[in-house]
Amino acid sequence: MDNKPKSREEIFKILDKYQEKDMNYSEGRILGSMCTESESIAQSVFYKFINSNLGDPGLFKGTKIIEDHAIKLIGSLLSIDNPYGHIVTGGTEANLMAMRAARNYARKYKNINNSEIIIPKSAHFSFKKAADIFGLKIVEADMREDYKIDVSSLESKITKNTVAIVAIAGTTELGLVDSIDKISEIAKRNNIYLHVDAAFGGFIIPFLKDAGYDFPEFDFSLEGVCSMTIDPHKMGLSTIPSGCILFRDKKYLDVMVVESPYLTKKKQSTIVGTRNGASAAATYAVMEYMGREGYTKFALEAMEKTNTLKEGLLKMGYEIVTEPELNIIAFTHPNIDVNHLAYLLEEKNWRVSISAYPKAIRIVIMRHVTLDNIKEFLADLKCIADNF
Ligand code: 0PR
Repeated sequence: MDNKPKSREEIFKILDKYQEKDMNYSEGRILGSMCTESESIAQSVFYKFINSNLGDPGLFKGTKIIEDHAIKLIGSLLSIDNPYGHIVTGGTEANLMAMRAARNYARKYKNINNSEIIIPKSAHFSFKKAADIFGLKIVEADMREDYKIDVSSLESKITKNTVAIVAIAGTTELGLVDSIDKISEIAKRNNIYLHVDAAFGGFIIPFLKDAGYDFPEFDFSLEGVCSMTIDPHKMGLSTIPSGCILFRDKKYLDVMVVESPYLTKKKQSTIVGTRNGASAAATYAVMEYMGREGYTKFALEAMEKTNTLKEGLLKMGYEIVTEPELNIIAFTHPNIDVNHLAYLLEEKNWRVSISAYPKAIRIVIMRHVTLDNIKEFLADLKCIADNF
């Protein structure tokens, strides 16, 4: 660090130069991201609460009330009137909290010390982090041919050490929703904690249901569901970093409690200490601003765009991995290697991602991807296929 302070202008000039290298969502070329440009109200509110620290909520009583409101609003999307939980940094932290709660609960009430979690191959890699941090053994659930958990063999994976089953509502790679209703029955019957990762799906499935789409129950309406991850910074249009963990019962927060004697609140269940209140305020604001109506419109537009992409792909001889259930689509070309196809698309300035299971080009149709972008993308795909 220099001894002499720099001026604001100088600093902004330096930063602008770096920021120019970043991509902008508004260019519509980012096709593999679950994040998007947040609503402008969320951005303004985030800045307004930039200094509030929910790690010491007695100092920020108003922000704490806002977090509680946000938790209740999110609960109302997931069929629970009085959820317990927190606005956190994202799906990873939410999943970490869920796995910590499940482990601690089983340790305290079932005397399980060699904890195992049953997770599908489709689960986000954050569960591997959780397993590493909390010393959990991962047991993989069998998968059906349609890339969902094979419910029929799930019970055979349960052992005396199983502390949690994880199911996904909106898988990272394909956007698929597991048969959570049946999984919930199994969890209930065997008295095992069930966590649903709806980081992506949580802010779209309820609205598609409102609009008449057919999805099986996936949330707290199912008795077996103990916790859910749902991310406002994905389909919720809130600012990064905004995730959310909801628990059915306070007892799951209680098993994570650590004494925090010198703070205004003497107990803490969150993983982090100092934590931002801005995300909670921004999330509350954007939810009030959008209303169910706004999110439903947004969800339907996303599905319409996904359908346009799907039809276009099929017309040109591309193959889709599976019928999209949400606004994520994965595809391949019968004659072009997936990595090569991604490379050719990158040369045309598209940023796609490659799914691992199965290997395919994976597109997430977030709000910044317009119909015009999709038409242009399809034209480039046609050009690639015609010239191959
Ligand atoms: N659970 C699910 C189902 C997810 O898809 C993700 C992230 C997480 C949990 C973890 O969430 P956080 O990243 O908020 O901790 N899924 C995306 C992914 O890994 C995240 C992402 C977002 C990736 C934007 C790229 C990107 O540009 O693919």
